[in-house]
Amino acid sequence: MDRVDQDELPLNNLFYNEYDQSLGFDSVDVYILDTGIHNNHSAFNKYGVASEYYVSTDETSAPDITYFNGHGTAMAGLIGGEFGVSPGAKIHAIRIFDQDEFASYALFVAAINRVINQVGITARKSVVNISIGSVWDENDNATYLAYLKSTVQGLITAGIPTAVAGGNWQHDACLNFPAMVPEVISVGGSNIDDQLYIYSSYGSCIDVVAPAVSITAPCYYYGWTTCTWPGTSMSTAMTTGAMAAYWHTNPNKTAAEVMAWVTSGATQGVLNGQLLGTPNRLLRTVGCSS
Ligand SMILES: [Ca+2]
Ligand SMILES: [Ca+2]
Repeated sequence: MDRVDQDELPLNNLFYNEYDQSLGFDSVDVYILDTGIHNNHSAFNKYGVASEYYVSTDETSAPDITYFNGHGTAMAGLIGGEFGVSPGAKIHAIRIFDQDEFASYALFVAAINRVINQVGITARKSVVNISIGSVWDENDNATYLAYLKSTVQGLITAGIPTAVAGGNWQHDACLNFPAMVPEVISVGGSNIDDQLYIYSSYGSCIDVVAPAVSITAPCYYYGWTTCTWPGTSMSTAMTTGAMAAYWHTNPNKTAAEVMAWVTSGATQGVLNGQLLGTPNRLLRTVGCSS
């Protein structure tokens, strides 16, 4: 997070968030499609977690928030909580993994439809974080992929800015679902030297790049603590947090304007090294009130 509030290196060991606290704390809902959120983690002591929902109706496969070392809790901690990019954002956990740490496409679709339905009811400003994905094989069912893509596009149609992980597969992000969906913000990863994170997926399907190495966030590791995480999941969470903070501070902007700001407000041209067709844009969280 230290990197995304400043134009250039070196890091200054500070993260300055422009979340305007005079406007309150919870004007934007953030739905996190992941492993769930440990709401007793100290990162959420101050603001809590607003809601939690399992998409699986099978009681025996209730997802466990410790899956993937508490990945969803890490997302929530970077997005909001007390120390994230958008402190005090209203956090909603959508738990989509089954007891085998597996998220089926059916559960994924159900999660998205749940969010669209909820936002339809609440009519509140809402953003979505999807730091999960899969590599789509060209031999897989094209009709089903079209259905999945249209489901994700439904979030955008419903006015819900959405950030998704570019993926950590070191290949063209256009091979990854949902990063391949043009309408969403797909996020690649950078390292400490403003180069592409070595495992980051890359290319024209990436909209913006954000730090993906040595990211401090909550985790489950012999209990609930804080860990140093890698990966484009972390980059995505920072991007989602930036959208929430921007919308909170600029409440008259439309959903489309919020998403457009991610790329137009990014630091342009600062990435170096092999970008492999990735746009040269590094997430910038400041300027939220402009
Ligand atoms: Ca900084
Ligand atoms: Ca896009």
